[in-house]
Amino acid sequence: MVRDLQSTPEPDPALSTLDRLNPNRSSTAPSPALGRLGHPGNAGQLEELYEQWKANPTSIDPVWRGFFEGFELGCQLRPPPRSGPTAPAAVGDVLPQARLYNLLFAYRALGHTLAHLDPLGLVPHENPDLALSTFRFTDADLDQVFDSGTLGGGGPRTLRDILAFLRETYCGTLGVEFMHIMNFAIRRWLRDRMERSRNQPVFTPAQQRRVLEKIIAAESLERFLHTRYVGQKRFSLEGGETLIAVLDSLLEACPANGVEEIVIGMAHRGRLNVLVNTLGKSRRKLFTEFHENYVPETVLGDGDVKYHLGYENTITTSENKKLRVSLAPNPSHLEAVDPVVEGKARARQRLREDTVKREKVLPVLIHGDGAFIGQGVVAETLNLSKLEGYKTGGTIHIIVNNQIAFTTVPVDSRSTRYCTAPAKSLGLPIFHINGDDPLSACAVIQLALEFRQRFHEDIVLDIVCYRKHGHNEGDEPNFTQPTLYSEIDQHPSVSRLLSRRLLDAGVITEEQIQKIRSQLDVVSEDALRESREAVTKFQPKLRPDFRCPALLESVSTGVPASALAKLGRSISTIPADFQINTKIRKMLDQRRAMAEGKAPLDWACAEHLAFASLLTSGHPIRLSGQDSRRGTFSQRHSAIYDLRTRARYIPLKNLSKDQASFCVYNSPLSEAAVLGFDYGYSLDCPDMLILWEAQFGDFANGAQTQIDQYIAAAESKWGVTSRITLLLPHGYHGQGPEHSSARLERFLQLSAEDNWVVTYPSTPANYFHLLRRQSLRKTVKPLVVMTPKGMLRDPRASSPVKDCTRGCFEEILPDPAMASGARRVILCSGKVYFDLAEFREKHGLKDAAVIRLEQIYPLHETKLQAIVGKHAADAEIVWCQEEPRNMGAWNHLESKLRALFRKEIRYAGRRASASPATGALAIHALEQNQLLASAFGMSKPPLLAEAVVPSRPSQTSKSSGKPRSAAAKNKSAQAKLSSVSSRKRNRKPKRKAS
Ligand SMILES: Cc1ncc(C[n+]2csc(CCOP(=O)(O)OP(=O)(O)O)c2C)c(N)n1
Ligand SMILES: [Mg+2]
Repeated sequence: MVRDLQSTPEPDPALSTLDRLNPNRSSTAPSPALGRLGHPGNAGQLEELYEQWKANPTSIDPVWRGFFEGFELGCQLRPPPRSGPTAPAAVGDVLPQARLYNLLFAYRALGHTLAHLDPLGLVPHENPDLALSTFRFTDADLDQVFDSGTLGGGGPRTLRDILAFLRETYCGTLGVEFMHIMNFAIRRWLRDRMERSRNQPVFTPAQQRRVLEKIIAAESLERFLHTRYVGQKRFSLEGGETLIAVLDSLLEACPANGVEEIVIGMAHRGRLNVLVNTLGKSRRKLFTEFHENYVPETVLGDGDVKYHLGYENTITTSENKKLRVSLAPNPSHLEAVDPVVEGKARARQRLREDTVKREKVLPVLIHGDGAFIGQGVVAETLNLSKLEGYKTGGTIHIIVNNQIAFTTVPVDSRSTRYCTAPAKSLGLPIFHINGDDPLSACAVIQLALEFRQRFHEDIVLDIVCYRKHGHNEGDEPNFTQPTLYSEIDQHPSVSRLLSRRLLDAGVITEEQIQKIRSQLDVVSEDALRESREAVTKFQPKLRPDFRCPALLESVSTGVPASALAKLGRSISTIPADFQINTKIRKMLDQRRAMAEGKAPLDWACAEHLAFASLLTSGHPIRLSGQDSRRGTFSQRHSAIYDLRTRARYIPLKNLSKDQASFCVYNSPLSEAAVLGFDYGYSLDCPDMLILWEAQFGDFANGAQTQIDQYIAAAESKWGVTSRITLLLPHGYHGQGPEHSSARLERFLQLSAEDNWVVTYPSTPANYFHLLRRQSLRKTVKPLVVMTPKGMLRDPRASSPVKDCTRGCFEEILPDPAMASGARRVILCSGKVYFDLAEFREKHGLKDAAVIRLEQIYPLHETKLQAIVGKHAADAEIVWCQEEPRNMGAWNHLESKLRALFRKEIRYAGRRASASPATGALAIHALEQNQLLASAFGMSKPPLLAEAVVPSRPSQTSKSSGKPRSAAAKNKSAQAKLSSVSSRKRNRKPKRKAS
């Protein structure tokens, strides 16, 4: 809580600032721009205008701009008085007051550089720019009276008082960066709040004792663990115990501020302490986890170390109010949890129907100093904070800034003065607090909460502290930081310093402090005894492979034709007063025809129908990704725009009154944060189909941490499941190395224990069924889909609408042209099927069947066996893929297929390659021709002119959307090819002479 000096500022003295600045003003008519401010009582406004001009000269009226420019110039030109009285003559009457405003501005902007932030006192806190002389004042001016503008309510004050006021407010153990904020209302609010209280905490004695209790509790837990579990990693909070008091103050203040729930994300440092002292996890449970025989009880998979585990609880505040608090599990990867927590918080807001103000659920992220400035995902996550599809009403960031990262000190880890620099680019308020002053820190967190609830923006608290031990407890800090650690060793603990302060103030007695300590010791000893009894029951044994047979059960996902036709009408109907692009109108008409069975379905229409059918049966959907509203390939057009106004209409939001919600967002240009966010969202909204779409599949590796650490492994590590669905455009169309591969092999390498489903559907109808299955089936698992690019408009890959009216997702598709009796069975996935089928037809190859694995993991072995079993028993089995040999599904499938069919499987595809694809379309065509021929056992590929040249996807539908004619494609590829082949011939390496 912060002391209120006065709620309404005192009126300014009769003489306005402008009058003081320009004594002759009344004789000239004020400029209209100057008019309003030129009246008595507006000194504060003038000063604000001056601040605004300093921050951004072009943001104010040109008349005022000219005025301040002249004014500054005057300040600079006037030489400082050499000696004698300070009272300036004539023009000098103007300048001291102006310089005083300059000083006010400078202290508010840079006072933090003088603040005593480092408990160890090793970081210098001085700034010559704030010396009196900078403002052309001397000690002799100290008793001169000035108008103090808006300072703490304003009024006349001596320079001495003004300086004392500013130093107390901005240069104590709290340093505030807020003058970079461009929103003046926010800046003014913060300034007034801070100046009214002079940033001094005011707590009742009982509240002060509570702060001390929390600090002692934090310290006592660490010390207990230190002596009972010697050398075990716990990532001690010692030196930063203020965090626990700060979190307690925050939780205490939540109910009165309308917060019902907090979602916390944090890394290793102090996590065990937060679990026990903030979330109320029992010490017994924690101590049990320290035991060497401990085996996690709840997790079916491999479990995780104790300092990564999540927890949730409903806590009761001192005023008997309930608050739900959760700590998200997180991997070792620093800051990866940030977007996940934001997504979870947004999901919780949805569940609490708090989607307008977002005041009931508060995300709190606790960071390390090294990670906050170093990890890019921090900046990506901060950038989500105000975006329509990703905002959470403001996050409170707390940095446990122990001024070191493992062995690396700030001078090596950042190019900025503060580790909080990324937050500055978003214009967030930043409070730097000396960690040895927990009372101030607790006052600031309350201010932060009030700020967040009022302005719905992020805010940052940087608790500057130190790290008592090494990075972990087995780590010797003296190897690399001998001088720092000799200071730390001598430094009194936070609890000692606060005890002294409260004892001196008569707020607590020595006996009371002893009682707090001994009670905590008893609690810990009891818990330790209980935990020892519990662990004797553990019998570690190797666990069996975890399987989920339900993943291979079929789910009926057909939708009656009449319903599809009706949905088709809904998704193609636009309000009568909407004027839309004619090509879009045509596309909508085509969709209607497709849904009515008058034209074959394409991918985008199948997707729309799948979405529409789910929404109208009460299943909500969220789709986010770069340009996902329109679709990277201009295929989706989920939002339609009015030509005159750009008013947006989303047909899928307008299907029926009682439909479930459909949310579709263009994401910012980030993979890690956006996928992390959508994944986090999916954890708390398991009934919602949440899709994240990569612009091109290969960009998903920008979010590799989220994929490896969370999506693939979270169920095994933490027992949490998700329905997150990844749409990854994939397919070889000769577009070069960067846009061909979604790195299918990576997903397959991560596949085990039925952790997720990896698919590469080849028809719109099967995609339709897949999306519906993912939403409808009870088993909650992530889904990875290789989605089409070129096939989006490829008539070869269209489906009759009747294929959507019955059945289910087919994991394996038999060859429609050759169901049995083939002497060669070519297995493949996705797009290459169409190239194979066309090649076969063109060359009259009769004896080969092409079977599609639409779901590669988990492989439906019985279905595959049954389908392959219809062909000759001695049939050659070939795996054909477009991807290089070291990529695609080959490495994952080879041993499985060999074991399944008890024979060698022949590979037909590109050779192993460092890069996913060639950069030349012509080479691509050559390679494709070769791999198709090889699949059919042709020793020599046919001439390319006779081969099937694969189509290239168009990224936008500037063209009519029709594929180029095969002849035209052949012609251009052949032309390129001949020039490439001649170049290649010329490049042939000469044989070395022997
Ligand atoms: C992405 C990532 N890179 C490296 C590490 C290894 N690592 C663990 S903690 C740590 C230092 C973190 O420093 P800081 O953020 O200041 O937190 P502190 O440990 O000081 O609390 C490092 C480098 C990691 N966990 N994650
Ligand atoms: Mg650190």
